[in-house]
Amino acid sequence: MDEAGYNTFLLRSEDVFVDLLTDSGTSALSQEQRAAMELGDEAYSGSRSFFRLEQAARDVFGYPYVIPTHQGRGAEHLLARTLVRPGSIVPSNLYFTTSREHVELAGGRWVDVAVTEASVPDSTFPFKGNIDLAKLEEVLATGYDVAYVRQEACLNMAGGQPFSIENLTAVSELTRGYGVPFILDATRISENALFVKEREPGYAQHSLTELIRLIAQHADGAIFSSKKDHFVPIGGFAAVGDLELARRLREQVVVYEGFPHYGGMAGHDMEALAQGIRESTDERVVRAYVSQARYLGELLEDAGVPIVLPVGAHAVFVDAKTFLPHLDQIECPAQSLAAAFYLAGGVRSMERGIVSGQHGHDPYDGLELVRLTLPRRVYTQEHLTWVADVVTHVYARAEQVPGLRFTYEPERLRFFLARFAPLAPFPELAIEGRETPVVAVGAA
Ligand code: P70
Repeated sequence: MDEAGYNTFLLRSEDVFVDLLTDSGTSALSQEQRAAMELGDEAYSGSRSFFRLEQAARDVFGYPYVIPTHQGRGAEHLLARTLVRPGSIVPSNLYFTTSREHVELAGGRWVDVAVTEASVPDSTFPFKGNIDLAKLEEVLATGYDVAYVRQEACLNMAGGQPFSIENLTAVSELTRGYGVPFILDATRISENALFVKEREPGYAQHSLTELIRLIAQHADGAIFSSKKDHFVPIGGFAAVGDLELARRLREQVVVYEGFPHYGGMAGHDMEALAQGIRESTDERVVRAYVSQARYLGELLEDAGVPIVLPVGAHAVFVDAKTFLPHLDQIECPAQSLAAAFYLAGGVRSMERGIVSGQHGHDPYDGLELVRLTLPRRVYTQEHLTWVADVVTHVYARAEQVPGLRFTYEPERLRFFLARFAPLAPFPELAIEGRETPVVAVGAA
């Protein structure tokens, strides 16, 4: 931790035992994806693999125009350059780090219009991904130049929480009524669709395929980081319904990503992605994934650990403010707690609090969370019990966990590369007298 500046992003993966940093690019590829990769067509333009990707995206989401990018932020970049005018605003449910960064770099301003429950960790409101319609209407009616309205599926910064189709429909009607484009961050749309099926009256009988398409069709377009729901190590895309918008995005993709028939991906990446998009509609796969987070959440809840409720799509989020009440937010409690989990049992997690907040936005009184994020199709129940043991072990020694101060603070997206020093020495946290569970290791 000392070498890594108390930042879990800066650890080497070989020094990590259970890697719950992110669900991004860390999923297991299926045998069908690997087989498809052998057919990658690496032509610069007109690649067969692109047309297979385009067809899969059209079939599943229903948008006719598909613009591939190397990953999600590539699509965010194109979208911001295309739709954001200097001084314009983008209303959204909370924010996502890279999404907001691209809007601001294009001269726009981000405005949070999430429901208030989104920022209350122990509120069990089932749709914390909803947008507050009154807040949105106020913004739209005030006469601001609104670039687009953005709604994120399984709202990451709130704990992976879904929106309801009822809310989505209302947001869509309101936004379009003002002639403003409505764009989804559909990165975790499959899990959002599953939550709708489980929680929203009237949708229990719909198939996941129907629900995914229904959600997508409420918006004018969507961006995707395919490194999550689509099980690929790298890839993403923008997909839209309007030809004119597609043309403008393509004019940007050739500058920043590559020809519109690969957009920064290799042909074999596009093959894996096309297959992954189809697998992302398989309810069995999505349900197995979501129930892993639920299982870990139950273990932690039973141990009395404060977590965000209800447990969201891709992770269990630990509430660091409640876990470490002796620390002020300026002492970076979530960053420090992530370090403590690593020290206790080699579990790597991610800070989602003041450090992720934003340079220049301190002091900050938003959520202060540690995200235990599950890669898809990777870990076993035994790994999850280990994680719960580690978290519980630290919880019993919580008052000894010190705060942190920055020793290096990058200006943009500081959480990725920042370095810290503890304000007091960390206690000895490593769990003793217990063998760590065995994992398969490919010896090098
Ligand atoms: C994570 C990853 C990526 C992401 C996302 C949503 C809702 C867009 C993107 C960008 C990776 C990450 C990114 C920034 C900070 C920490 C971690 N989320 N929209 O772990 O997509 O990474 O493909 O460019 O969640 O949550 P990409």
